[in-house]
Amino acid sequence: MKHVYLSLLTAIVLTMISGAALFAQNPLIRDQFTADPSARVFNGKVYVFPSHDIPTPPEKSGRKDWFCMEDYHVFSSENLTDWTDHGMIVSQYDAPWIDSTSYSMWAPDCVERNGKYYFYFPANTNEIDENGRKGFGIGVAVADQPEGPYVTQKENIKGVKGIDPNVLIDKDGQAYIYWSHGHIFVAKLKENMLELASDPMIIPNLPEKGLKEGPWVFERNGLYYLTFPHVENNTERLEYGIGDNPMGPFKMTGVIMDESPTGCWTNHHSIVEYNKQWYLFYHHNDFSPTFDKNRSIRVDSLFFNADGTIQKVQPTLRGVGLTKATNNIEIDRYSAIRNYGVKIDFVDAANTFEGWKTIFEKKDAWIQYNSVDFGDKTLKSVQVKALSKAGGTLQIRLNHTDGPVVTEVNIPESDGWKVLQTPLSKFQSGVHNLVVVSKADHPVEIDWIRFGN
Ligand code: FUB
Repeated sequence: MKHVYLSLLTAIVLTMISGAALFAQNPLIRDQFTADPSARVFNGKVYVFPSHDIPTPPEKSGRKDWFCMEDYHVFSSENLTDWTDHGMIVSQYDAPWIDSTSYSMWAPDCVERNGKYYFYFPANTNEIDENGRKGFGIGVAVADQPEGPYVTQKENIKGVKGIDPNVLIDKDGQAYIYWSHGHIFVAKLKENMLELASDPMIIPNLPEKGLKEGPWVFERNGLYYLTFPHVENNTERLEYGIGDNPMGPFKMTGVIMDESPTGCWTNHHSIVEYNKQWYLFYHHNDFSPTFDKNRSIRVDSLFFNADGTIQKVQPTLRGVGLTKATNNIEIDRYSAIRNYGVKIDFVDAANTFEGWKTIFEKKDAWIQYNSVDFGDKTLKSVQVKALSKAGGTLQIRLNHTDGPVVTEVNIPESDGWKVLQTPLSKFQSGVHNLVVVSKADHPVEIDWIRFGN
């Protein structure tokens, strides 16, 4: 019977092929750990300047349970789906003030002024502070393009001790630098963007208990938003206050994102408007579920209420942007899922950067992946990378669970992954949600789906 089933198979079994670009959905960057994303719009593109978490090298094994960062990369995207890694821009070996054994290149930021790009980053200094420790200083690297090359200043900014720099250039041209060191501090910057123009000031009226760090300040409709991670209960959540001056005071107003559902102790974010939509960039530990100091950046849409308050953002796997039907569609980054009979797991738990797979365990289990762009040129087939020991059938529908079936894909019995190609019985142009429904009573695993000719 199984042979008959197989002989009826319209699918063409292709040899295993490797995936196309994996830079889409959440997390955004799929080949390295990234954290603390500072997103900026430069020259019509979104640039993200994250921290670059790495597994602790052997010579640092004494601190293997702590953050470990040696350098920074910058990434850019025009569609928030395909990200380009422009490579390493600054490292701990670039300036004499940095303790180059400390692997402490924490959360950075970057702003543009008069055609120059100023990249601000914290790192452990070689100086011993009043507590006998090598404290954090904040350095600046300058470039003519957002992707570099950056030239790192020989000295860190005088008068600043702390982490997580963030810079706001106000509408009148005055620049402000914010950072954290127990409290959240602010000071004016000189026109040269390299020196303070005022004494550091602690921003008052913020929560007294629980760690506060990672300030991100922006202006919208004349309101200034001070947003920051704060430990109100167990781990960091993203909170904000609103004021009418970049230096505050800010009135604590609400929570932007609750504590991480994945248990990641830190969160760190940025908020940016791009093509008339606001976005929250943040991080979880998607690729490192058992060690939350190896994190991954994400993005979701953010909305304001009419009174200027911020609606709480629920972290999603789907993220933002359209996915081209002809790209690998990672349905495990779903928008909706049946609450039983289907689950997500790593393709290879020993190498999490291989990504995830969807495991349909029961008949009628389904998963929905929104905003797939089918374009306007007729696509005639679908390829599915699947694995099922007992075989099965998948229905591919559009828009919702009882939307039109565009094809049924027969999955042959196999011990390994197969790429199966099946003709489409229907093609609908434009943007649709994709729904995949299993018609098998036994497990069927899917890595990705892609439409083509
Ligand atoms: O990435 C190291 C530190 O973790 C950052 O500087 C903090 O904001 C937290 O995300």
